[in-house]
Amino acid sequence: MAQIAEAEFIWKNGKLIPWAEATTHILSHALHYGTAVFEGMRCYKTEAGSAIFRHEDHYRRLERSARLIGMDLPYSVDELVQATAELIKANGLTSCYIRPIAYRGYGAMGVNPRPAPIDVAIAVWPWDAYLGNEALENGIAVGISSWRQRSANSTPGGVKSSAGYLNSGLAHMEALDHGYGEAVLLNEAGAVAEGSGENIFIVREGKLATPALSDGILEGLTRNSVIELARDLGYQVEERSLVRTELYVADEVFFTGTAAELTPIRSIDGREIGRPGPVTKALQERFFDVVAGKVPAYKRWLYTL
Ligand code: PPE
Repeated sequence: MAQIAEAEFIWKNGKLIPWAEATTHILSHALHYGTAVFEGMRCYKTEAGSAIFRHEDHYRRLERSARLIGMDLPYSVDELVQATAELIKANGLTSCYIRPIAYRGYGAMGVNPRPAPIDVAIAVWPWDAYLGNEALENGIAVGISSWRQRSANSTPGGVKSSAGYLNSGLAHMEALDHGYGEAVLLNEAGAVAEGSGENIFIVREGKLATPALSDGILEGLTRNSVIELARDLGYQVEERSLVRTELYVADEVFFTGTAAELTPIRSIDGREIGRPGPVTKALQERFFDVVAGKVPAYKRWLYTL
């Protein structure tokens, strides 16, 4: 999906190191057993300088993900926040994607992760529209995946772990093979869960609805932001289980995510939803104004470098 646009430095275990030297041993535990948790953030250019959207909140989620897989992060949220700011500045970037990862490194093999050391790294690089500019503007065609979202009792969706993304990859490849741009996964109970890397919303008769956290989704920060922005604009938003057919008959459907931002969905399983509708467009415009620092009430979501 995206070739990496290399930057100069990567932060690893407390130090800035050259990009090409940010390697890890082939017997790193996480490579074999998926024992890693990560985050994805974006730093945007604003009038007041570069700013990271929901910076501390992302690191708090990393801390929660780590806790859920029994990993004690060796750095505090505050230390990681500072390290990220320093890294972006050292790389001379004004806007970028940010990928922190905490993983079980080299030193022990076998399924028990505990004897393996915990390494933490942060990488930043420029990353354009995740699903393409065309999708941001005109919407994307999606298909319901035959792969199901994992249940709360097996690599739960609420943990942003590398292990969980094997499932995302399977769903995404299948969607591409079927001629779609992205997949939508249902959970084991048949309720709508999320995209392979996005949360999902529907609009019907001016009202929004998005799957509840109990449906086994990632607690997306873009989802959380869009819920608040929508309510502030006077829309009603429900967090509840959605069935597949509600997607087909919705007036509007869209994805949210750090990488995908707010991407309209124009068809599902070949059933036309249509061009981005008024609610999607209003929220998309609001979202891009907020991340650009143009809405005073939401400057609290921006961490200016
Ligand atoms: N669900 C999944 C499965 C997911 O991966 C993401 C983010 C979201 C929901 C939205 O969460 P948030 O970014 O907090 O609004 N996916 C990240 C990784 C994408 C990738 O391909 O890598 C992202 O958007 O950064």
